[in-house]
Amino acid sequence: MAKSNKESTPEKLGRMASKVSGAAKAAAGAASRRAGAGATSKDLDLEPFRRSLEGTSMTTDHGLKVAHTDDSLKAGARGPILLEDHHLREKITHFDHERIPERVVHARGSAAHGFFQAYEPVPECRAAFLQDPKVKTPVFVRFSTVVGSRGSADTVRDVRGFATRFYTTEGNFDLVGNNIPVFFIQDGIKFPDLVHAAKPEPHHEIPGASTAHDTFWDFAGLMPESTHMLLWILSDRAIPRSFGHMEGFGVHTFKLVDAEGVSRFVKFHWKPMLGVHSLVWDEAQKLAGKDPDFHRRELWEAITSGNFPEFELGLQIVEEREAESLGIDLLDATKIIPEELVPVRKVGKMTLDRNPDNFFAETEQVAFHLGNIVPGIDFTNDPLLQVRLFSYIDTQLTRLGGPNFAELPINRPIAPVANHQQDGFARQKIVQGRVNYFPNSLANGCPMMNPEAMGGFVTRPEPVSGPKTRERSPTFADHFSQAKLFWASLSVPERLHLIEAGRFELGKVETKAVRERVIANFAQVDRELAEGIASGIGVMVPEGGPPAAPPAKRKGRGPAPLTTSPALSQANTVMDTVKGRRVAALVADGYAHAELERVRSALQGAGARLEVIAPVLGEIAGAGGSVEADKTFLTGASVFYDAVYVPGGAGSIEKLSGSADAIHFVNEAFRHCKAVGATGEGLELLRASDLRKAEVQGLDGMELSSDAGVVVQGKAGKLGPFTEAFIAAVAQHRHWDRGEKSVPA
Ligand code: HDE
Repeated sequence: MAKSNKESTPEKLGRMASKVSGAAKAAAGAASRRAGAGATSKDLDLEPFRRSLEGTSMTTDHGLKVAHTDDSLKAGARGPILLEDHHLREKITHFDHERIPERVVHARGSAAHGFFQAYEPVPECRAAFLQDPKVKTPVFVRFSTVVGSRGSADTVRDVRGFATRFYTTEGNFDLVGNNIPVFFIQDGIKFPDLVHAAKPEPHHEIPGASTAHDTFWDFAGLMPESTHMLLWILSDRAIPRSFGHMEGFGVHTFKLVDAEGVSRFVKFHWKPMLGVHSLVWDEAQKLAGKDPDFHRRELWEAITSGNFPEFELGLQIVEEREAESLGIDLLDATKIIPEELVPVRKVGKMTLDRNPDNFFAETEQVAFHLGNIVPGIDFTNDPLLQVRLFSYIDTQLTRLGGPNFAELPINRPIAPVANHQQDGFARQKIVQGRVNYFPNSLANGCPMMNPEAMGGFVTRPEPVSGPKTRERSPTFADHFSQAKLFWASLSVPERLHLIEAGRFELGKVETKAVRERVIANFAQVDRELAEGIASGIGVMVPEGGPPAAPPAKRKGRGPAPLTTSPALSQANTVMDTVKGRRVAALVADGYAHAELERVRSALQGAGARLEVIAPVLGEIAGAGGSVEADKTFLTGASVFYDAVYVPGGAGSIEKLSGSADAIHFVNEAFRHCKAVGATGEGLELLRASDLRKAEVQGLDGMELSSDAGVVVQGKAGKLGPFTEAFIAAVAQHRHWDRGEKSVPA
């Protein structure tokens, strides 16, 4: 008998099974917590499907105990494999079919479980989950990029999908939105064209996950209706700092229906409690190489460390009779309703507090559908929305292999399901009885109809008339006034980022005529914008151009159009918290231990995390104590962090000042406008870096000094004022007012 045969005896299997790894134990523990205290109704619904392999012995899919899985069944030790080897065939066949088609868009995603709680009853919407503040409605949220395939990098420039499923007592409500409030096109019939143009070009499948190529901008330039969205996509919104730092939008106008049956228009918003913050483009590109899973990892670790991402649900409600006085066609998904015209009312909060157990079973198999609504919510005639109503079920038939995807654990509602759907691939339910039609008398008319008073969904009667026609409403013709509003509302640094992004994206476009056409559209928005981009990509801004269509007419006495909307600028977002932020501390042997620990505990107290970066892993000996390095200059990088801190200690600083890696770390953090802090001799490392080139004032000081996010205290000792100033600088997120361009990195 071969040696390996002897090793795989059932006894050995049994012994191995009893030695459960720490990771498996942790997973099993997490699973039982999910079914225990604090579990939502969806957690309990998922529990029967969860499997821990702890303490098990191996079987085939059919329950036969497996004695040996290391060698296939052969005719002699060196002979051919026998067809009879059913265990081999089952194992390989299953493996061969492990992959399913990835989503045609939004293929790359990461998800989390959580719950939603209303702040108070929402009288305009009869939906049960918006009535009782005591009720925790389970949610599952999947964030995604749009263009890249499943294995693409997280930090590419792209819209982010923000799809939320509420498992309500009345059925699933899916709010399948994005992190940008408008869309490229007005009618869903253009979606295949848009996606074909944006995805890698079909002849060579390049570029992987980026719109910076000819076909996208060719399409975009020929579709002036995309101009508003293009500005958002070139803005910092398209490179979020994390999923927890993004807004979410339902994009379309929906309807809310109250208990009396009165309907109103609504736009859905998610407002992140941490504010809306972004990466810088250079950082995003470096992250795509150094940690392509940056956002996925961040979401996972935020949840495991208890920094649960939280978002408030906001509603912009418009009385139907007042809609036309806004001068904005609410059926046009390339338009927002400025928050200054119709305030966003926050009606509840969502907390994401549990990671999925299994990526494939949950994040991959979740099948969102815009059509999943509950009584109290209804659709409008937005022609983009209407096409989506068809698409989302249709696409699952291919992706999830048949019509029974709603029976998958992650897709099952917590509300009871009863109907006459039957058969199809992978049917799970075993429905009893012979009656599979309605009406019936043989099953006493069951499942019976639910009148509205008993929770039945009833579409509100709405008069519809008109000739059959393929045409666009003239009220959709204004493609530029909201693009102007967006541009005018941005801060100076945001505008500079947008211009640079335009130079990057269009700079990759080889066809000059395509670049020119896009610039001609941008010239309709703002001359400074068009010239800023054009001057970097070798084209001229055309004089004049065709007159742009005016905004839709306002009927009645509506509010005057706005010239700016401060709510659109990230300069006006939350900047008073460091919750979940990561700070890198650069140390080598001889570092000042007390300084490091004081700063660490202050950061931790404020909800941030400090990680130690050193030349090598292992224990780093400091003056007065020692610390384990979390990462080295090889495995860590400034782009993983929100800020950098350099504690003193003459020995440490002498080593770091001679290290190009340490100097690069500081330079790069500075160039990406992050807070940089130093205490005691730590100041010397900043002096050895290129910060002087940016004329940072504090570098000569011995007392506390804070200049454009560089916070130093040359005299070590009492660090209270330093930690306070440093934490405030980190909370600012970025210090855009720096001369960062003079610092190489
Ligand atoms: Fe989607 N979209 N979409 N979309 N979409 C899909 O459904 C589609 C649109 C959005 O995390 C697909 O299950 C059409 C707007 C998100 O699983 C597909 C049109 C918005 C997700 C599809 C749109 C979105 C999708 C691909 C034009 C923002 C990911 C796989 C009429 C409001 C959900 C799938 C997840 C996914 C079709 C336009 C958001 C093919 C035809 C506008 C967040 O059905």
